[in-house]
Amino acid sequence: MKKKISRRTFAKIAGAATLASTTELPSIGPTASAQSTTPAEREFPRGFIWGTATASYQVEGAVKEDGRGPSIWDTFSHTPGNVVNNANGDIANDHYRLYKGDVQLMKAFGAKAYRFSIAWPRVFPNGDGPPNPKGLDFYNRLVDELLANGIQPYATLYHWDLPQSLQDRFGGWEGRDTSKAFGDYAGYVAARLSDRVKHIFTINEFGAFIEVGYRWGAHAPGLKLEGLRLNQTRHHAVLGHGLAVQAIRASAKSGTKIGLAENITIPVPVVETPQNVAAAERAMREMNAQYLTVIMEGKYTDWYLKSNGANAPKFTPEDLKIISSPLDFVGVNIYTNEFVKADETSPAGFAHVPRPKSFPHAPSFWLYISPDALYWGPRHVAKVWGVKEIYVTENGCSAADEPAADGKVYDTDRVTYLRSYLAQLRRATLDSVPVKGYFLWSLMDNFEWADGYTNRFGIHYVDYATQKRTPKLSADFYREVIARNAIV
Ligand code: GBH
Repeated sequence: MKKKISRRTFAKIAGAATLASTTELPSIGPTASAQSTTPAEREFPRGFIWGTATASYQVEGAVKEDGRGPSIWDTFSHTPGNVVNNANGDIANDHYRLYKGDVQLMKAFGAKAYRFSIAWPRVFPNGDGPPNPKGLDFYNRLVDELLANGIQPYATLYHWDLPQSLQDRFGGWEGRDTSKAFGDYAGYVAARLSDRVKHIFTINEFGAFIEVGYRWGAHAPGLKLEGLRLNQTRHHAVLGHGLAVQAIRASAKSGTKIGLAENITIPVPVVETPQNVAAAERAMREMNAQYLTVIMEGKYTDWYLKSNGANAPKFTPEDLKIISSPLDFVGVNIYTNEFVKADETSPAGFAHVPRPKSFPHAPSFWLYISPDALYWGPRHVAKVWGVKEIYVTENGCSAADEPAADGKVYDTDRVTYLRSYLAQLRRATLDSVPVKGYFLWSLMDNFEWADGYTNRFGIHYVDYATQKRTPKLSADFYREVIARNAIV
């Protein structure tokens, strides 16, 4: 699939580097967008979708408004000791009331698309049972506002705010009934929004809400499951996804595209030898076996089943068919990587390369700086499973943002991060990896789960006392990227 750069293009790149010091540089600055001085190698494919993302519980607030039922995140964050400073999402960014202004923020930097999530307990306060039309109305208003401003809505159905009632009655995703309820909810929403929402994501990050919420206990519902119970919970999550895909297909307007947004583990060949690249491709399947692999292949890998022995999940062939219902696109949330190398002695054919203590990371301890993940993530998805439409549904970083004397946040660390990651994404599109769009996480600082409000990911600074949003330097950077459809 690798496309060679033509001699001419190569000469242009090489030439540009040597000429740069002696001849005029392409002009940059506020007028640059009007000019076509960007070298082709830095440009993204025509029609590339530049967007931004948030999630319901992280920004909406208004947790008791218009009949919303409680979610597991309300319960979890209100239990002392779970979230830094015992913060919660009761108010968050008050986006439920301030959404019109937030749409204007997006418009100001030229966003073509907005990825938001729908709070299941607004639509079904108990998870199943009678719907609450007033809850869905918020999303109707949001979608209309986006479209009126030329921004395409991309909706996620589950970004972790599970109705508390499902946790109480079925053990949340431990229970198969939750998967069924999710399918019903998905069909209900799709029937009502798909006249305007053309891209629907079922679930955001199996690999986070199950592993962190049901295994490590650091996210809602704060459980520490292991063995068969854990594997069965994982199975119910992918099953819920499959049931949702089928329900959306059955109820949505034709032309609705369905996908998911997974934080795949991304094995990066530590040195790009053919052996290490092949090992990374094997690792891609194994490291994502319980989620994206079973969704794409309709079976768990032999290695996953074997290594779990008697604790392997229980399932029927029908389950696997549902789980692997065909998708229109795959979304990947990309922050960091895992280094691997070939290892013929290991049964899986690859080995981890441990990270040195000095490896740089963002203020979020887990966010190791890994621009190469934005190349290898999409490339593996295209190469290993032949996916034809890929979105980077999240990418961004936390930073210790502080307004300067003039009120501006000069987040040069975030700009450096974005620029280096985007260069790797450009490498992917140059290699014909079919990446159609990129959603920067996040539009604005927001409730960062167990980190509360301490880790800021936004390209707009939020003063939580006043709810004032201020564009950071990174918003100016992103505006220029979008205007030129190129790395700047
Ligand atoms: C995304 O997750 C989320 O989709 C988004 O909501 C979030 O705001 C954003 O990233 C930034 O964090 O508690 O030690 O187990 C990214 C993947 C998976 C990274 C869970 C943090 C928790 C580490 N995340 N992980 S730990």
